[in-house]
Amino acid sequence: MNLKIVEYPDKKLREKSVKVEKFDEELHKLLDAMYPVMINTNGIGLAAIQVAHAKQVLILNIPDENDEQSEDNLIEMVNPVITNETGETTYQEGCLSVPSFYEDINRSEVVTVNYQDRDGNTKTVEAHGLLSVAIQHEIDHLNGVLFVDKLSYSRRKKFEKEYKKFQKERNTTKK
Ligand code: QAP
Ligand code: CO
Repeated sequence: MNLKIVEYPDKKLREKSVKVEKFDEELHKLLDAMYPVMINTNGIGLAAIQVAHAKQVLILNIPDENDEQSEDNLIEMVNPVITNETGETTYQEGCLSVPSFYEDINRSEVVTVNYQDRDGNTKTVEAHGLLSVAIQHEIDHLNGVLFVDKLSYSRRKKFEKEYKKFQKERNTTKK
């Protein structure tokens, strides 16, 4: 499977992902292919829609206390649903689909998520800290929502300006 990251402002990122019904080899191949894409681009989270597959699938790989990522800590979530959220937190977020832009975003502090693993087994996790923020960010992707949608009007304008500049510079230095 040849996967490429879809970047803002591609309309594909606005698509609503569809619930997975079949826990088959095709799903496993997608999950297996997403992991190296995320690692090779220095990501900690990736939703399937970011590689142009509109399925309710996401992966997470939060660095450990030594700031290292390990496949042992890979979490694969299929059909995730947040069933409870409490508190408030602010984290400086980024996104592989919005390269080189980072901004403070308000999220819930703790979330409870029901999801299925790659074999269709039902799981529940109560997430805190960076994992909680990452889950909320990735589930937003399944609904066509990006972190920049959560910025105030003035910060969104600042983003659009900076992002256009970034795209322009990238085009003149590469290709
Ligand atoms: C989502 O984001 C997230 O701009 C995952 O040049 C964000 O992995 C979860 C990245 C914040 C929790 C907190 C972004 C890599 C990676 C970039 C990412 C870039 C290279 C973003
Ligand atoms: Co993202």
